[in-house]
Amino acid sequence: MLRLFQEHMIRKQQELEGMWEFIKADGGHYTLSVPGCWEQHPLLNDYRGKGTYYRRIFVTEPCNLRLVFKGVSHTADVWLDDTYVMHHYNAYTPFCGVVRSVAPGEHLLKVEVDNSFSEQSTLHRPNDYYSYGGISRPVGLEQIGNVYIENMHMTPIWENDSWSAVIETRVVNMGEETDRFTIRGSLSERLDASQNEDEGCYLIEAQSCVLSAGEEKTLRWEQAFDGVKSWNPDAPVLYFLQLRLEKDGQAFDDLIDRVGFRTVSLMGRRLCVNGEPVFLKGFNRHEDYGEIGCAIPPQLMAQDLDLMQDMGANAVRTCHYPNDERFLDMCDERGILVWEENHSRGFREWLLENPLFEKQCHDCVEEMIEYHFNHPSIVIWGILNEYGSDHPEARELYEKLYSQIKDLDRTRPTTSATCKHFKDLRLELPDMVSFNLYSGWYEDDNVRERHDRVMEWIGQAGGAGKPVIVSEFGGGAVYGFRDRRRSKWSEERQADILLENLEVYMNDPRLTGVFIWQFADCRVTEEEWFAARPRSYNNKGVVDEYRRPKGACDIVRRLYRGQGREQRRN
Ligand code: ADA
Repeated sequence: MLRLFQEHMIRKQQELEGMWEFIKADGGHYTLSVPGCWEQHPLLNDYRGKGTYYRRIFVTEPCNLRLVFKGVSHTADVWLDDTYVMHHYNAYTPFCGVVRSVAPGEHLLKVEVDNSFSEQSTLHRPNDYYSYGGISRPVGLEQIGNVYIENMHMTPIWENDSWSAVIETRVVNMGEETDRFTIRGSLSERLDASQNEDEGCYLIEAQSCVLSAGEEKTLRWEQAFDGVKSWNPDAPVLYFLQLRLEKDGQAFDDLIDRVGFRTVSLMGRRLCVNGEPVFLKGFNRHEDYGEIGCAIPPQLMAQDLDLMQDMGANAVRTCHYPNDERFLDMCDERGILVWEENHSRGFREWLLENPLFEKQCHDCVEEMIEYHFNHPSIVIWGILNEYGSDHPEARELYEKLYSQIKDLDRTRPTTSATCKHFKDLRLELPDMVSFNLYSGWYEDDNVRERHDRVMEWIGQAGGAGKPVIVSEFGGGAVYGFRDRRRSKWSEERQADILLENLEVYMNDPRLTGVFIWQFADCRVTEEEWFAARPRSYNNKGVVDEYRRPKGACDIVRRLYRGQGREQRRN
């Protein structure tokens, strides 16, 4: 399953899910599942290096093939037969490439994958989560002609008590001739709605365009959608936006995405959806599941959301990278609010000197916004978790990435989680201030006192008047370790820490949200200080890596659901 809905009714699309051949760099042969992480195989469960995946595909008619990779961890080089198609770095963003004039018959798709740590990889490195290996997200195969729709972005606008939207779409002509085309389409709640305006289907105003040979063009127009329903966390109404490309009245290509009509704005210290303040009761969630790794199948993604919602959460932070689109699709459907962030965790001096870091961050932001723009659930773009915000030399990168985001999307607020309390030098740059605070765990201070001191400092350090989020807090517990003395790593100690922290933050009107660190335990690398983590896991999950609940779940459920006290809504 590439998405939770059909992306094309005209363009032929196929998912290449299944068992692929895999040859490890040393020559070992395996059969591995795609999507999947190679660590699932007993002989590869700590393999870091290269390997090549092979899959035979069959083409029935002459065509151009568009290959869509939703995520390969972490570096991919792709060939179709002897034709080199593309290179891509970063496990957590999609990429696509086109092979032209493919003849009918059998072809061999070959993907060389590398998950090594090296100076070439500034984002995937030893860390407090695990960089797995493999084709970890779905692969799609599409048949296209010489002219096709490459993307579309919809920006909803609420003005004079009604909805309109700006629609932008990029159309590509790979052919040798100049030609004239028309874009038409529809917006409807049900995909099978006849294109009839009486049945709740809005017709997209026809756009004509002339494309010369080899030209790519972005068309942009605004149109009214009177009477369309809003997307709200409590009533997350979604619409299918389908664009069709026509020539001489004949539609020959299309693209469907799901969109929602909502605005995101900041009002003083509040984050508002459709003008209504929301208080974010969130979890930080890594894409990691015991033995499965980062290639989490949809039924387990849904279970994660079920568990979080059962505890009363209404928000999730995709720490520390863009997430699988199917997870975002589920958030859209459930009205869960998402803070999505670029791939980056932690600071090392050498990152300041390695020019690849800036490039790899920049590419990640670009791909994240390009592919995830239409998700109504995403309400915050984040960057550079716990990067060197106290280093004067690091400031330029923050500035560049924030301005890159604003160039690509002016509609969502920005933030960055910092742990440099009392030292951070760039709180005035983001729209919202977010800080990670481990009172009761790394810091032995009184929770309320430290929180108050941090809040006071935020006001003096450039964050005055901005919405503030406690983006991480929590403590570690090894699942099943119960202890009357409530000692470190016991479920009791973790529950105490979460209770103490949540009681302070949930009752502080200065805050606009909290994100517990973290939803589930995740595997960490054994290099550097992460090796000291019990079980080589970050054990701060309120559920373990198999989603078995620790005692803290009851505390979170009580506080997030507001049982026994008034439920905090904004
Ligand atoms: C940091 C970091 C997380 C995790 C956490 C912890 O705040 O952002 O990725 O490492 O600390 O568990 O210590």
